[in-house]
Amino acid sequence: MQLFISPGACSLAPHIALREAGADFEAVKVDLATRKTEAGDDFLAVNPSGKVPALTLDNGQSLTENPAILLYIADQNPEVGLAPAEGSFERYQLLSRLSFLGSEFHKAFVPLFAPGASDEAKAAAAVAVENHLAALDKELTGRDHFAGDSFSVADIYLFVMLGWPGYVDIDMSAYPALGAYAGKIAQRPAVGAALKAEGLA
Ligand SMILES: N[C@@H](CCC(=O)N[C@@H](CS)C(=O)NCC(=O)O)C(=O)O
Repeated sequence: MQLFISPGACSLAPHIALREAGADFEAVKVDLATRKTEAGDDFLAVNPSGKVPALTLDNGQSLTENPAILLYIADQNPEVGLAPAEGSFERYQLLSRLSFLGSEFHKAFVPLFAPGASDEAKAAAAVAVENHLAALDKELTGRDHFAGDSFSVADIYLFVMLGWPGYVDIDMSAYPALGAYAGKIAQRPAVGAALKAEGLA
């Protein structure tokens, strides 16, 4: 199994999940500017959109999109407990959180990382991100988990995105509950191992 990643990008979420699950996999770095892997292979042949993450199974099948990849990893390793059982209400709560992270929170950051975005677009994006951070800080006050009562792939995905404000000069000190939440997740051995493997530790 191969996971295609770019250091610090949203692909860090499935990278952490695979390590939490103790899965046997190879992390393949992709240069997002050239769409080439470290070995010089064409990443567009794996994911025509050129975006990471992509997960390729040993049988040649591929999956893209974080929520799908994260749930696949969780479901392949049910004993690890990274997602509630299919059919349970808690499962839909998890899906709700993953959808929010992928379609709302992640997308709010996009202009901040886009080289061609105008100053106005970046300023508007910073406000949108800060609004999300304020709401998340309130939601996670006194709570350790983003979906349900146990650590899940939603926590992994949110943890990864909570690292991004630091890259774009958004001050996280205004969000103490998020700081405490992310600090606890950062102590997990699988998280440390993934950060180290991506050169981020
Ligand atoms: N909806 C996709 C978004 C993936 C995505 O935007 N990946 C970024 C890194 S966080 C990327 O590869 N960007 C390169 C590009 O857009 O060219 C998912 O959830 O997997």
